[in-house]
Amino acid sequence: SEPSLWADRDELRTSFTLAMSAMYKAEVPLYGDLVRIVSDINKSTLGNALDPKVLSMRYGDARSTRLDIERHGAIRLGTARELRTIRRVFAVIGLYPVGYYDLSAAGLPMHATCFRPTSAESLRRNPFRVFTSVLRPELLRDARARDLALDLLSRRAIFSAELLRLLDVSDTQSGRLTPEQGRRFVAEAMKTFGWHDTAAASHDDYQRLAAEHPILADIACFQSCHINHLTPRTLDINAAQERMVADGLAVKDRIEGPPPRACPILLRQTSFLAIEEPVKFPATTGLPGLPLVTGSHRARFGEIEERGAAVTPAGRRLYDELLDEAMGVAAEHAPGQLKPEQFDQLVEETFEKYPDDWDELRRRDLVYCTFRCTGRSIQAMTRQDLDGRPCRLETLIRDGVVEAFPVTYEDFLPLSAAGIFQSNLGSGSKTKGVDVAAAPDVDGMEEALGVEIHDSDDLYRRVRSESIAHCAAQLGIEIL
Ligand code: OOG
Ligand code: NI
Repeated sequence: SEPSLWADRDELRTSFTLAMSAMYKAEVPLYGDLVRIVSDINKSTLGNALDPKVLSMRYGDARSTRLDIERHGAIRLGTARELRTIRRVFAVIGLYPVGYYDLSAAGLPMHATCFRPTSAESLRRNPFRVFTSVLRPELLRDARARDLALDLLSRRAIFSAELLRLLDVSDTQSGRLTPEQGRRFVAEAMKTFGWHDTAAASHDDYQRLAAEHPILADIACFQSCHINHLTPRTLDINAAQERMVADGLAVKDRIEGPPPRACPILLRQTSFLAIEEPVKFPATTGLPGLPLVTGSHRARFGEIEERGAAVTPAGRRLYDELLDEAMGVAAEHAPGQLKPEQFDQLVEETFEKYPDDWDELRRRDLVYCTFRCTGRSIQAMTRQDLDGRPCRLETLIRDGVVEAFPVTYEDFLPLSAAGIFQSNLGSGSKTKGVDVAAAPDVDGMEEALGVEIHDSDDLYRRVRSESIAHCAAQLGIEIL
């Protein structure tokens, strides 16, 4: 085949990830410490003489090169227009919207999606993803704060003219860029996600919005949608949390997500709290130029995560039920009475009802798996029994002809995300100005995006069925 004129999307994503990582390390030196801690812990976890089969069941593809580069970040956008353009920016590097996260129930006037690769091959090459939330102004009860935020947002331009030009160029090239255009694209995109220490709003306006809801000040008062964290993936989050505490980092008081398990599922996350950074505010909004007022802002924080298996809708229902149950029991205590360790203990006890054995999780269809032929051939007896009829997958697994591996969870958890948000917005962050009973608005988000949001279950199911089809072809049988 002809050598391609176009830059490979996955490689472009890797250049983008590396540029983002270098920028964030320069802007937030604590991030460098975090990456070092996680990489030490991952090395020793992988080095501990565990059975290789146990390793790949627990950590999936983690031993491939993907682990070294694996990060997720988060941004907060203000308007539908910004979201539309971000969608175009991310498409160039192979990231597409997957899943809808309603954050209003947690007191945030926002909803979110995750931009991530959708194919197994792209995920293997670089699973970089961005949790992208957008303001829902209609959830703000205070009309003056809402109008102020919308006015500030209507004035700002978070994309450079050159970045917008390159997006148009890519549209005329079927969504592709040449390697040279790709280099310029990555450099221009960094301006959108970088930190600008001069605010776009006056200190008064900033304080007005912060008093209504701290998230509003962060979303509406700056010139960029600064990346607010980059999260490396750790193979042992409890060990990493201990190290963060020992190193004197201001860590969140508990790890979000499921309790520690022999068979990890979904996602466990913790963070160190946002750092306070100096900011220069123009004396009057819209009138940049001297004099400037100095103040400060907390926006950027550190986060780490441990990823386990993706769960099926049944597995997710059980997870949500048990978490609800634990929270129900916790709610019987007076506020603040239950210490974080006691809550963790309660969650652990409740989750004893969640099977913790890979075979059982698979047989009860609680986790997604992919399947591989082991090289062992089908027993003569089984083949005879089959007599041309389809063979049950479980029979092939029992006979050691096919092996099952849990699929890594590639998405986020709304409650965990809310916990991370809240811990970084400072204690007592307000929910009173937000309509917490609002309905989710998937249609509104899709309209803003200009494309449909992928359903993560469809993507996991596709990976599973492709692997079954592959085994069937290799064995020359039909698999049920
Ligand atoms: C996003 C918080 C959510 C996660 O990993 O769930 C998040 C934010 O604070 O903007 O990053
Ligand atoms: Ni995060």
